[in-house]
Amino acid sequence: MHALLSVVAVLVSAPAAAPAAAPAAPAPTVEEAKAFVAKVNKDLAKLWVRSSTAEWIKSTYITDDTERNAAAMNDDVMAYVTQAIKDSFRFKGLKLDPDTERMLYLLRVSQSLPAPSDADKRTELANLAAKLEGMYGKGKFCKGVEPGKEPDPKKCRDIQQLSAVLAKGGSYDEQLEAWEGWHTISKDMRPLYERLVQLSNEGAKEIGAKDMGDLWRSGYDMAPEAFEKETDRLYEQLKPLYDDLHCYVRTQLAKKYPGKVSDTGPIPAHLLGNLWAQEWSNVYPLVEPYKGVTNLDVTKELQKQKYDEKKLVKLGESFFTSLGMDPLPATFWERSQFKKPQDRDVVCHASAWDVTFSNDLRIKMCIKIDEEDLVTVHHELGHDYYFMNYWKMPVLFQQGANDGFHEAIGDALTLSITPEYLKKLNLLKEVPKDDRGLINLQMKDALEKIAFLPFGRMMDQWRWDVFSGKVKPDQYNAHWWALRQKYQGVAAPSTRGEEFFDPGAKYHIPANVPYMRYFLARILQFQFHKAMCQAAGHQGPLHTCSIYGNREAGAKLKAMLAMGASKPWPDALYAMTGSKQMDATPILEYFEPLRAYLKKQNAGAKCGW
Ligand code: X8Z
Ligand code: ZN
Repeated sequence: MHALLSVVAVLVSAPAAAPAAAPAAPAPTVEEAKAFVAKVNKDLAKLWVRSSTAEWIKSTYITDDTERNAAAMNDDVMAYVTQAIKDSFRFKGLKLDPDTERMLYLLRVSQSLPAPSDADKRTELANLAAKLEGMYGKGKFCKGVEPGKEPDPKKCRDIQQLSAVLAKGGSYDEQLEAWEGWHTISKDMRPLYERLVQLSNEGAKEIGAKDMGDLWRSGYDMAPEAFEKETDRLYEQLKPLYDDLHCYVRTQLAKKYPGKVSDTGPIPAHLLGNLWAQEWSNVYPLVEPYKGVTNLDVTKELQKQKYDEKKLVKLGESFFTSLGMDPLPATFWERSQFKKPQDRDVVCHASAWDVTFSNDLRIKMCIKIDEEDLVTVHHELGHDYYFMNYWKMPVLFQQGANDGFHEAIGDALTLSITPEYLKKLNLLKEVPKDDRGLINLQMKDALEKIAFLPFGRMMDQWRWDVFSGKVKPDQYNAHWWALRQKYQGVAAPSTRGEEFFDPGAKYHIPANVPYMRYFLARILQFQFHKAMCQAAGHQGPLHTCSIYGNREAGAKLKAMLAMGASKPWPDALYAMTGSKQMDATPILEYFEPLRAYLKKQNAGAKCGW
């Protein structure tokens, strides 16, 4: 399907081992290859519209019926794509025009969930996938339920309510209860996930990949092994900054929770203001470097000024239109889900859609009126503006240059949501005026952007290891926590044996959305920001730039969006930045002031874990 989140492009330039072609068929011609991709584009347009319509309905109204309906549509898509990929192997080795060649490549890597061609197994896989996402969407923690009894709904809390407990940062035990409570929702996913891995690995092998992880890594216009090395290279550039942030935050947490947080070991995972410890913005009040020097609390102003969901989204749209982009279509406002419905289960995890691949833009969120969701609105609109700029292309090109690009667009714009911009909107009373104000501001940004990096890197490491068979089902949870500790320096707050399935408590695992895209996006967004700032003629340090209202920056962005997936991503990056390499230098440059501050603060501390 086409929701940014759930459908996915994964590609390989050539399958590792193509099955033998049918005997003695006449040699295929270039014209046949062209006609083949034209037909695939046409067929896929029809199938994808049907499946993404069913997905939309399911995600905004989870029932057994909508789940079965969505699974049936996906079943059809999977059957078609697997067969089309096999059929395409006969064009291997032909000298084709670049567009045809690229579409064949995009087809081969177009599925994040490849199915075996056996019809029963494929149907089973489609059902499993729908069920797992539904289990996550319906997830609730109900206190004190007796076995076999229906829970009292008044004692049940959903993801938003449990997240709020961690965001507020109450007592150690209160947070522990919320954290453990949320992690009960995934226990029953384990056997389903195990089977999903088996079946989709079979599917991946049928189309010439080693396993599903190998297929996922093949979607980046380079060999899968080279891609893995690339993610390591980027991570190594950033690890020292993360380690400094971790060290500083741990020192502050150890003061708040004496005896509970060691100042040399990993941080308990439930104390960082977020169910997965992936972004730490909520602990800002606790770790604010210069107390009382600045007021950066946008949430308070949004609520005081009675912003509602629509007004928040309008604010997001106005950033894009200030760059010279078109307003969102009228149907966007009619068809989107902004608010959590009270009468049914929905998938609250935010996503962006072009349901019919024809500028039928929507977002699906359960918006809270706060700064976090102001940022998420921009993130989702970034996806919608990508859709808006490429929907006239053949459907195989209706994707980002790679999936990290898609995730980086809205985020790149949020880097221009400076205190000056917020003051203009009357959402901040004053802008930070000295070095101390700047450090406070950078700390707040780093808690979101830098804290995320190891989580972004480790999520798919876990899945790659699971898909390759390196990690067996009886080690799922142990491996999860080993990686969480290795990369993030966080530890489970209580014993988490194999009776739990903690990875399943993070949306993208049951929803089967590859995650490396978000890691890439954290890096790419700073590259995009820097390039747009240059186009806007910005002078001075990168962290002072805002491209709000700048048409030159907007034109640059638009040109890249309009390319969709029609060219390899290094070409799209080149069009935007003049470089063909992903590079962590701009993100490091942006955080240079904070880096120096952290170094001083950590002097004498024993950093690391
Ligand atoms: O899933 C998302 C978006 C939808 S594409 C809300 N994000 C990741 C997450 O929530 O884990 C954005 C940041 C990382
Ligand atoms: Zn996204």
